[in-house]
Amino acid sequence: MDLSIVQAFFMLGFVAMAAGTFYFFMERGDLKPEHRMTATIAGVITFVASIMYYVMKDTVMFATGAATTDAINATMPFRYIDWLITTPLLLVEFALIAALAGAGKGMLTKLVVADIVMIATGYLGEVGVAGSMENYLYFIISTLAWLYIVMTVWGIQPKSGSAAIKKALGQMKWFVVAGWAIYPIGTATQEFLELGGADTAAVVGIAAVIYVIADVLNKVGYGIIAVRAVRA
Ligand code: RET
Repeated sequence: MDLSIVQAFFMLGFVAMAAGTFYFFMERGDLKPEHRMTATIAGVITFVASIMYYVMKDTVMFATGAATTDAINATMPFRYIDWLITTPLLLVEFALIAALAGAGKGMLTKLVVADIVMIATGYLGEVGVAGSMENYLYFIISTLAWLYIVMTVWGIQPKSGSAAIKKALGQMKWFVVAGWAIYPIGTATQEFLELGGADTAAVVGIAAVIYVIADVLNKVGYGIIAVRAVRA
């Protein structure tokens, strides 16, 4: 795989996140005061991601001027810094919309704790010795925390609120369940293919591109749904 495409995707990630930030803060002023926090959270999420993508787009071409497998792997800590901050905020955004639908009271703290466990153990598994016992243990804990989030979010049912809020809640559930699943499935597939002796450059490159697309959908697309729903 020509890895220069990966550089282009990181640049795209930066521009999409920056554009999303601009959009959310512009929209914010048009919302009723009690709904502005939805746009603020969405904007903070994409702002953090835009900074991380700005760094990552340079990291991928570190040293040689062209993206290499090592350089793409070097973006990993930035990804996790991004996730550590933005995934709890995505859940806050979910809870704000759920609250408008009269649902999910008291779930946010548990979701955020599970989320931090998921990201922290995911990172430990990622930086540890490949194929070691501890690594599998970390990934198992991370996956259990993720399954807890998926099951909790999927179980949320709207009780009140406008049709627009109910629709948005249903769509946001799909983002958290299916959109977030891209990451563990991607990580597991990558591991599997590399252990099976696949071309590392191709696997790492394709995974990086998939993560950029997933990040943009899960942050910008998801934020647009939430902001449009409170606007309606
Ligand atoms: C890891 C490690 C393997 C096990 C699991 C993981 C889950 C990652 C998730 C990431 C979500 C990221 C989002 C980014 C938004 O832009 C860490 C890959 C379960 C769910 C939503």
